[in-house]
Amino acid sequence: MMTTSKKPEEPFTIVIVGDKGVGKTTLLNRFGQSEGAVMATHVDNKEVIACFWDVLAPSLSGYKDKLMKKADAFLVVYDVTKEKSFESILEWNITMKLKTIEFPFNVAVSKHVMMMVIGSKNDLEEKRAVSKEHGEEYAKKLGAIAFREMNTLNFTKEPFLWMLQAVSLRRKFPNREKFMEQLIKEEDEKSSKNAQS
Ligand SMILES: Nc1nc2c(ncn2[C@@H]2O[C@H](COP(=O)(O)OP(=O)(O)OP(=O)(O)O)[C@@H](O)[C@H]2O)c(=O)[nH]1
Ligand SMILES: [Mg+2]
Repeated sequence: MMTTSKKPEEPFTIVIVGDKGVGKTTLLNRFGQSEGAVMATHVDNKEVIACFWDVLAPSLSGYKDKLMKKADAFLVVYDVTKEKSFESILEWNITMKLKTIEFPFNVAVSKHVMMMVIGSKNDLEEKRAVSKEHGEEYAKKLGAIAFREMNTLNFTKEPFLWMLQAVSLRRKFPNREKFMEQLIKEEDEKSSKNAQS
């Protein structure tokens, strides 16, 4: 009997947060789901599965704390036309750190939060209140591993597949510095491959 597919590892938990109306439900709808969506890809010939959860969906309100604690990464969404939703990403960042921190409190062993910041509604250019440059710079300052702008009514899966690769790489490199080094190395390799082809 031929079995080529290897057993997948435990699925990753990716939690989506952001103010009311920024487009969290719209984002998941695009995956054909409303509260949570499953996505799979292959990394190093191994199947990697992630569940994306909108913890602010009413049906998940009872699981919010549990899901946030279990999160391997967060997608923090703001609306590029709403300054207030952008300011809120700081509060979301603090909330996710508090929810994921390990007790007894020990900074050295506490989980470093992985976050991707997403600016939604970039199709509404005439209403834009936060520039892309400012969004990207601020995301970096808060320690985000990636920043994207998108129209959540019509986006590609690329940023989410990228996130799956990043969380899977993090499992291999639990140390944040080593992980960031490797992430940058792999990005460079990818872009030089693309430049050659
Ligand atoms: N033009 C445009 N409209 C969007 C985009 N994303 C979401 N919307 C619209 O914004 C509104 C709010 O989107 P939702 O997906 O319900 O926002 P939410 O984050 O789930 O909001 P809550 O459930 O209240 O927390 C809807 O009318 C969407 O159609 C986008 O990228 N561009
Ligand atoms: Mg919603």
